[in-house]
Amino acid sequence: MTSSETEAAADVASHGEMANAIRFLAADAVQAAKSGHPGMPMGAADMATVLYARFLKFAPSQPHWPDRDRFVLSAGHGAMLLYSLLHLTGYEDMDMGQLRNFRQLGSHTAGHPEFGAAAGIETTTGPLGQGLATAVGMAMAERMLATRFGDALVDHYTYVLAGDGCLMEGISHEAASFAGHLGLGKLVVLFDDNQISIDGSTDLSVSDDQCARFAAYGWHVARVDGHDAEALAEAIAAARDSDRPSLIAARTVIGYGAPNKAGTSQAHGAPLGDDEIAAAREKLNWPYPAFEVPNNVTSAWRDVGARGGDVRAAWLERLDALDQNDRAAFDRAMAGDLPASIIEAMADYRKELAEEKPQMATRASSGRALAVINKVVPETVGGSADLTGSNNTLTPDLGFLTPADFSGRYIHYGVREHGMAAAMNGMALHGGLIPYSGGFLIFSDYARGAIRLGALMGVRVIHVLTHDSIGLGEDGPTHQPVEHLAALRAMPGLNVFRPADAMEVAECWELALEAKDRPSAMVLTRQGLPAVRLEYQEDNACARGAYELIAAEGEAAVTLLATGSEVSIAVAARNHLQSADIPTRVVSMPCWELFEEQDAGYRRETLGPGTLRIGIEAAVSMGWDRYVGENGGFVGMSGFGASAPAKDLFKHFGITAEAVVELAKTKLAELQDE
Ligand SMILES: Cc1ncc(C[n+]2csc(CCOP(=O)(O)OP(=O)(O)O)c2C)c(N)n1
Repeated sequence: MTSSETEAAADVASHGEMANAIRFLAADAVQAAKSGHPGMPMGAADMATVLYARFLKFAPSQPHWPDRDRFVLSAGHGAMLLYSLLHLTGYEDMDMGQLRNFRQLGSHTAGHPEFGAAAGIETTTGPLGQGLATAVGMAMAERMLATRFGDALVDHYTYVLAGDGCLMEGISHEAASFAGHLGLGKLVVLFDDNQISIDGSTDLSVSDDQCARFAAYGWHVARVDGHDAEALAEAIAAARDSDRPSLIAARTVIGYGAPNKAGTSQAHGAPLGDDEIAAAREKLNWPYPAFEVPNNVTSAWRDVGARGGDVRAAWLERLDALDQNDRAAFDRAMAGDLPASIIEAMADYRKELAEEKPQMATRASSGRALAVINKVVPETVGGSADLTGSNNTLTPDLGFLTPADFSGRYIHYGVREHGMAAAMNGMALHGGLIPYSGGFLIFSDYARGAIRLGALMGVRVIHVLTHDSIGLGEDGPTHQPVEHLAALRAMPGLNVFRPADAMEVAECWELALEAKDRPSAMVLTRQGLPAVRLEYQEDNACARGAYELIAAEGEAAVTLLATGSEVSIAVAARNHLQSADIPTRVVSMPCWELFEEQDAGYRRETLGPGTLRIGIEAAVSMGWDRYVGENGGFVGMSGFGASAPAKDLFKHFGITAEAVVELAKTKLAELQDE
């Protein structure tokens, strides 16, 4: 070696220096914010460095490149690990100012990595385990799209960094079990096996042999020293070669480098303190001030960030070589646009319904709408949590996704509502697919964590939730939702649809598909319902969330507001009231969220100013107060249901046209007396 070569070599940053840059950016940012989690980034810095520097396919200047590898930080409290990596590898919107402003209002560096706040964050992962489960959906999407478009365009890995907490959470079981079943060989989980959580050592609460557990799911597993870069690299290389999903249990020391706090829960979730950080600087030989990274380390990290450029250029060449149709299909799928043919297909279907006026359960008419949609939208991916026949989510053309064949578009998720909802989030985040899947409305509670993250992230997933009230009958109160509509409506960012008949179902499906940046819940009946929308109309009546279904004859005295199965009850009640010379109108309210987006004038007119308003819904009244007003009434549930045939239950709980008529008359008399 010449002397100038020796000098240059000395200047090349070592693995240890690159990892230390992460460690100190994390420790200093947490210290500056006076809150956060330094321990995990310091412990996992070696793993992250090996992964990014030697394996990850990515291009910071092209963060949305479809064929990039996905890196999901499931242990999202260690956000500074990700922010440091994004900064060091050169993501534009993660400058040093962002790191200095960790956890401050308006910064890109929220307490947990929030999706959309900065490029390079693949998913929000604050609730432990959620990232792992979401990543399973991403890995599924990769295989499905590779099958559709070919390995030349879609061929990437999904990496996850998960901690003890992620693996303790129940959702990790659903997700890992399903990934094992499907044989998702390009899913690689790095387990930050530091044996510490908040309360102290993990042996306070868990004795699982995680490797044996994952091996039992059918995963490839390996144990390594999480601070040995070469061992980590070998393990990751072997994981990539495996045709099974991989768990690499990397034994690490939380807060690595902090002389007094490393290896203890004190390093987990609080600033280390100035003295401890100074001592760590000594120990790890990092003499640089806070938020300063020496040039050789910065340039080594920038080289890592630049590495993907050529790979992406080669990918672009392959993309450009596609024939026009394939190219258009790929671009459209990735942009999340619907094919133009959907408009005519749905219009034809709605015309058919207007002719036919079918009496059917909304779960069944949802199945019919899906048959139309799935035929013209190749991106839809259906499924059910073991309730396919009940949810009506399967349509003839889909084919089944199996471990051996990812061309199928119907997924048997098994009895895994939470894992299913998270996997759908992952598919939607990955891009190129529009996932929907079925379960019972009552079990939306089981999936709520993932439904909420979908709403927070603004992803297009559609939850088909059937058996939506006491109308499901004999299965009884354990299966009869009463508070679930209110609970779902309470969630910001989720459109909750409760259509009244086949026509409304068709319209609500159109709206759910068109809502590119929000999830939808399609709340559907088990029991048959009469048609209430009898004419074809070109525009989508449900698009405004609520609309006058039937006007009053004469000046309206009463407005009946209802959703889903109770709209036909409202119609019957209205006919009784009209015959008794009480002019009454009916308003169907299939989607409160869309109604709230209308202008004040429309809302006011629709609700019927000056009329007595009665809400009708076979659920608790929570939320209805704002529509029926102080003098209004409500016909619905006030407690749990019961086990009996549906017809008997509606009578028993007083959700009938007669009860509505009686309430209207009583209320009108009261108002006259006032
Ligand atoms: C579902 C959920 N429950 C609780 C928390 C709060 N929490 C954040 S980190 C943590 C401990 C996690 O321990 P581990 O995964 O071992 O992380 P480490 O201590 O290694 O940083 C807990 C309970 C959470 N973020 N998500």
